Amino acid sequence: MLTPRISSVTFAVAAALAVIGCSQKEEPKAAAPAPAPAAAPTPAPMPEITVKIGHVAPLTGPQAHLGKDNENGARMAVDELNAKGLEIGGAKVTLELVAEDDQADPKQGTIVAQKLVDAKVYGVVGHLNSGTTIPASKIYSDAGIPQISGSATNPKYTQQGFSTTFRVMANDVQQGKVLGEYAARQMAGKTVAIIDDRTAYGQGLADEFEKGVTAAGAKVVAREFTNDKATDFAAILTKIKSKRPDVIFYGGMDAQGGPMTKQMKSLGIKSRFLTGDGGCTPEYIKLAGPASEGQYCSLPGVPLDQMPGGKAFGDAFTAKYGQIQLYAPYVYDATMVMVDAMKRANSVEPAKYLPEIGKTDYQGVTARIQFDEKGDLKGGAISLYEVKDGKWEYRETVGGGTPGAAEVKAAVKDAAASVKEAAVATGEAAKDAAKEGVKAAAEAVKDAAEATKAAVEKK
Ligand code: ABU
Repeated sequence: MLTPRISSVTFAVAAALAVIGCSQKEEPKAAAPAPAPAAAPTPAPMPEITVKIGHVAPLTGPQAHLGKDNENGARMAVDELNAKGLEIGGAKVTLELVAEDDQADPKQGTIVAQKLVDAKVYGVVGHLNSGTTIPASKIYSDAGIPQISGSATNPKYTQQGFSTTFRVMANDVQQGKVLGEYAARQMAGKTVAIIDDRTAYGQGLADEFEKGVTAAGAKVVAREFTNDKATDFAAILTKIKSKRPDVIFYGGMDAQGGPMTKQMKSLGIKSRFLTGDGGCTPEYIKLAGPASEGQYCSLPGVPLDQMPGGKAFGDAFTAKYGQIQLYAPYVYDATMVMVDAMKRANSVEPAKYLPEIGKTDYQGVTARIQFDEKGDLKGGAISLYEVKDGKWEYRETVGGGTPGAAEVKAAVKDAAASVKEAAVATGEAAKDAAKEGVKAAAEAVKDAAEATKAAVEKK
């Protein structure tokens, strides 16, 4: 798979000097010049190779703004690595990003996946959508090509038993649970309606939300669906309006979530709107207009200004590509993680660096990145936001932290509970002992009194 840029190496070799011939006349022999020392061989120049990394996202259609944002995240990583200079396995490596458009369409996703395999990419960052990432992952797995998604959150992606699938973001089992609890508790949602876009992401997240909100004590009064190209939601919103839910949850992307919120308001629906990461964008606010005010979303991870490298990344990205839409920092990290594994393996060959991805411990822009046995991010956080004055404003984060911190926190909590239990038990035992002591003392006094009385009577 290597593409040598310099296939032959030229050595400069010194020639030996010829001996000057003798004349016929007897002349005093001049001393023969000493042979020039052989020139040291010029070291072979380091071979240069180009390593193709595939990137896939929708670059056309309603999600093109998100797809381009993802691609820019990957491109920024590649440009930085190339500018710094990369040496792997004794070769100077130049990364080449091969960007493809899957139009957020599962079938197109498999077509471009095969195209990337045929183009002999060394790894794939993406795709953006779960609906394209999941079918494409079988093609990469069959070809032994590592894949890291910075945005696909449907749990199935990493649950298929492929060794090649990884993601750098919390999945929708975690996100749906957090959203369900938030709707029921913080948004005081006693009744909720659920809409999804029938994609792997939208429907999957809506299912997880339903489990979470029901477990938190709310009642689901309606479940409706649309699709990821729709623009008119009047029919389903009219049905939902009659149920007067406290909260309407939407599993889908900003291209539908924004207009849906606007149409909710124009139909006089008072319910509050809540959506997942696909709608947690500046584009949602733009599309919903003033109707976005007071609506909520969740996004895996922490806000950019709380990310370990958030500020530096935000400044550099904005200067180069403009406003971050959504997943750019995650896709940047996904690309860095892939190359970090190549460096540790000292090889760009997929079979050699794939095992190193699983052992990743990388301090990224978004978080410290480690993977569990399935390829999911360890310790992923979920943050909640509300629109205030036309901007997403941070509310709270659930979960996350340094991998292992949750376990340590739980262990400390357990230990504290055990200490408390022990203290209570000790207190009870002391009380019991004291009671027993007092009882024994009273009996001893009584015995002594009786003995005294008997002794007196005897006298
Ligand atoms: N995580 C939401 C958008 C991408 C996806 O389909 O999973």
